[in-house]
Amino acid sequence: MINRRKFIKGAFFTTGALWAASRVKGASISGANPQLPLVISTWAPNVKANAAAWEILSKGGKALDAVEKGVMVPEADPEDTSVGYGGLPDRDGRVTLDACIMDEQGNCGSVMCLEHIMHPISVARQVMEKTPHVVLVGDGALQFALANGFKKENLLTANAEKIWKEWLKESKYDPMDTIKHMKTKRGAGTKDNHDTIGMLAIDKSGNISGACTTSGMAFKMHGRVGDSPIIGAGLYVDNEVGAATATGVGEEVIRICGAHTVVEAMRYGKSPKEACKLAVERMNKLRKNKLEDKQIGFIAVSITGEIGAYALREGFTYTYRLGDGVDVIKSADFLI
Ligand code: SD4
Repeated sequence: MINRRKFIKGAFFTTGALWAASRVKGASISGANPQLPLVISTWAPNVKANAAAWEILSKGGKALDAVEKGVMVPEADPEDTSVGYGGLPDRDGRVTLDACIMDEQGNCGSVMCLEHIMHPISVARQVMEKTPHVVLVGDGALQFALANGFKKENLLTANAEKIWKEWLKESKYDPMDTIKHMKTKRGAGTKDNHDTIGMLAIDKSGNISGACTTSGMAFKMHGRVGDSPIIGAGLYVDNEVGAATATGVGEEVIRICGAHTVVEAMRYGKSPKEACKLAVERMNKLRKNKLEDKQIGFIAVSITGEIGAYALREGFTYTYRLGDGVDVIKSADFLI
């Protein structure tokens, strides 16, 4: 099975390269690349999110619709403590959500520090489609969501509240110690050991889109925003090149404009994996000795359908489906 998959993948990449050579820059060629459609997400448990995206992609639907529907799966999952409903709150017990979305034409929308709305990704899409702006934050984002038909809900589940109350006993402010949290709080009362979802998709027409959504670092200061809703940091899409998205400590990703850095490296000839590695290496060089307790991972896809990933350290997984519709789960290579 593994050999067959390797063989099929090799064949796809060759065909993908030929397809790329024949592709007019920036134009779409319907159904010509057997790699397509394609969806890739951060973290192994997001096979479920990919499946929802696939429903749309396999029927010839748009990548933009696919990534929105895909990331809505963990957003609505009460057992996912890193995204949407069920996400761990800030240190004041408030669940604040960050999300952004970007399409093949450079349209993008984002919400930051949004409370009480289960699907921040859909609000981000409406910011993109219904306003002349890119970002709405906090109360303004909530006001906009309510005015556009979203329902106000309590997103703090009993499980998340329990974990927060446990944390309150010591109240140690260490939201960025991701390594420890992977082993402790996320293990406590949750099934899966996973984080923020970043999803990238290319549809049958060859158009690419991405989405990223998170509840951010657990027990953060109220108002803290990470990379995930920042276009160019947590997510970037360019239909002539490809797309990238990030997970992990957002402050580190923001410092190097992570997702944009990955896409620019691909523009100048790096493969998706090489481009993700370049971003991680840059971060590590910039922040020598300050990353011991942190994890950061990138996934990327080129417009030709080649995929890649790279992380700062061991433990980052990602999952994808290519043209054949088979789920693949992988562990990313890492730097240190
Ligand atoms: C943040 N990047 O808020 C997000 C969180 C995350 O793995 O991805 N955790 O900084």
